[in-house]
Amino acid sequence: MKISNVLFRVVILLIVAELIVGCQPAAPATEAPAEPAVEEAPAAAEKPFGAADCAPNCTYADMTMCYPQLGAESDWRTANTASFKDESANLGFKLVFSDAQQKQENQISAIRSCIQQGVSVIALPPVVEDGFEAVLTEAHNAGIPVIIVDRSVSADPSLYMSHIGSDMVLEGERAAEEFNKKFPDGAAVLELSGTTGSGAAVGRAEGFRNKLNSNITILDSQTGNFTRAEALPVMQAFLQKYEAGTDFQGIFIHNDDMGIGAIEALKAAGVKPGDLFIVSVDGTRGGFQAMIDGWFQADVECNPLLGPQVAEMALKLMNGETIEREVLTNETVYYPDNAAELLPSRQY
Ligand code: GZL
Repeated sequence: MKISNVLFRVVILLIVAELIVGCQPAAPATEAPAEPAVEEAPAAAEKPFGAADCAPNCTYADMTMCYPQLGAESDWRTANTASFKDESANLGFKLVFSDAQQKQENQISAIRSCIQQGVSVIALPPVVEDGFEAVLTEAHNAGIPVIIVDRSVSADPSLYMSHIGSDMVLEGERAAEEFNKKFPDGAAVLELSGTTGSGAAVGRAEGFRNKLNSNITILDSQTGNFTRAEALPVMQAFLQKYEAGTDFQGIFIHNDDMGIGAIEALKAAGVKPGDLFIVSVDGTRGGFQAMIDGWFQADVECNPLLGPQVAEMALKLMNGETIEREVLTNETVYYPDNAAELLPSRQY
């Protein structure tokens, strides 16, 4: 075989071999050893909102509670304040207390100051229902849990952890039932309402109208802002306008303090205890005395002594525990027949 033939065959073989090798998948490049995957540390378990660093072993000594009290307008409010201050002393938690003198702007400023201080919890007794959305959002964004105390707010419920207080609508309904029992054949009544826009006044007025029989008419309604001083001129004006006993036979008064102010005006106008059917709310010592003296024919209980329950709820939140969204206080109606017997044991 000529050399040229041999060479030609060798070249062909080399070309074919190349083609075969070239079609083979490339030998895997020797991969650098994979970096060991970084172990993601398990995400820290998400702490419940409001849980403190000391959770789940917080004690009252770890707690700073902000209580931006709405005012000092009534005996009920005085007892409510005392309930928180006494509990702070009894249990040993720090209480950041302020008196807003019934002004919402003062309450909002006090809440902002508490947020700055980094308190453990804010317990808010709102003077009115509306207008707290922004500051409650600020507290939420600061991670500070809020408990709404006593009156209600219209703010989004996601902005607070719980509400504890009275069922104000039920209180109004209970008052209406007293008038229905007294005046089965109908009557006309006046209403002395609480602070305009407050959950207490709104609820009581709503409940009163829910249950009042249709043959009992509300002749007029004015606010006395839950105070004796402001109720006196309102009652005087009513007595200028309407004849007691003739034009109206009863009065629904949203709290005992306004009732005591109204009694001063009634006395000055020559009205006697028992001439009118008066139903009040709160059940304070002043209200019990007004029943003993024959001025009030019923007093719907509204309990201000909320400090112990709120303190317990606040500590649970600090420890990451859940609490009830709504806590309503159990209440009753008091009457003159045993008012003298009960008065000595009244706590407020
Ligand atoms: C009711 C409370 C009211 C009382 C008044 O829960 O907010 O405010 O009835 C007080 O005496 O001023």
